[in-house]
Amino acid sequence: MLQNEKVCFSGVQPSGNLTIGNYLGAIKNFSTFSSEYRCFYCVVDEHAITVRQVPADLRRRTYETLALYMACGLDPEKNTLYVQSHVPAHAELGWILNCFTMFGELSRMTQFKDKSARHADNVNAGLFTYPTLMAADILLYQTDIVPVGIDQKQHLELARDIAGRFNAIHANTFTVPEPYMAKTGMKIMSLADPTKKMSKSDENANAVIYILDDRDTIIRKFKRAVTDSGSEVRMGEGKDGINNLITIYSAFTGKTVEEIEREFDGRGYGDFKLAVGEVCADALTPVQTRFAELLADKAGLEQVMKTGAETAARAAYRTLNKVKKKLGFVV
Ligand code: AQP
Repeated sequence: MLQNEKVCFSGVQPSGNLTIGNYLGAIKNFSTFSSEYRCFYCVVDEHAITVRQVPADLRRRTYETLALYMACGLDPEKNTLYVQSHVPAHAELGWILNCFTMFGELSRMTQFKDKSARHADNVNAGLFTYPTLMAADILLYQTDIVPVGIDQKQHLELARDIAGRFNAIHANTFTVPEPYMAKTGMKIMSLADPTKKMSKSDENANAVIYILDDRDTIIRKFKRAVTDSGSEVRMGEGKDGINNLITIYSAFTGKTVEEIEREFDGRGYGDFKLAVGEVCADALTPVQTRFAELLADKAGLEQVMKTGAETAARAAYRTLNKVKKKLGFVV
């Protein structure tokens, strides 16, 4: 690693088929950092098992998530692309950071509350300590910036607190990371219940646009998106459905809310929903084409994973060894 080189880290769980929430909130922005930062983009499979997974699906989605990273513009020559479980330093530092994280802090995490309500039969310790593993993911690489959706803001703040606490006890060890959140597309909501986040693990496939949905499916799902009983395409209080569609349209076209309101003045929700479906399908078509090519070359993906894990491990163990020495472990 070059001295003074800035580091960017982010990850996506292979816990379901990726959605336009994952795309607009996170992955689409990843490639913008490649020229200025040393970038590590990880497929966080260890996070995914905090919720029960079908092993064959998890394996398949790990390849798919890596292929999607690349299909969304991440060049493995310019970014370190790898799988979390291939670099055991993540789990090791995760354990250590558990000992620097308070029970009360983890209890306040809204994702833990949401997920434990959704998976009441499996409120496991991993679900509870998910944020300490996420802190380890980030802090291992002396990360300066973490591009994430706003739903991850609370976890990132905790990672900063953990880094600050460790640094205060053991002198400067970790870089304290900053979040990076895209202006548009920060939080994409469910099409069936626009008060809830669009999530890849949603059981209702009509609530979610998957990055790999075909054009007809995308347009059909947008046509059925829940909106209020009005007809004016305007952002407003109590118009969660339309607000969400405007956010999505803006994220795909780069147009401002005012421009969009002007464009659809007097045209009604039906026209607008169709237009949102079309811009979304247009944007995703090239990603899907490239994804299919990449996925067909499994050996190529495995080579990317292997090279990525070797590069990541070198950087990760540098930090982990420093941490172990500071703690008094015999290294
Ligand atoms: N709806 C969303 N809007 C904006 N950003 C989103 N992200 C996820 N959903 C939205 C961002 O995508 C990145 C990867 O997310 P993740 O895989 O780590 O897990 P998540 O945030 O828990 O995403 P899901 O889709 O809701 O997964 P499940 O259903 O498995 O829990 C993150 O940067 C996230 O902010």
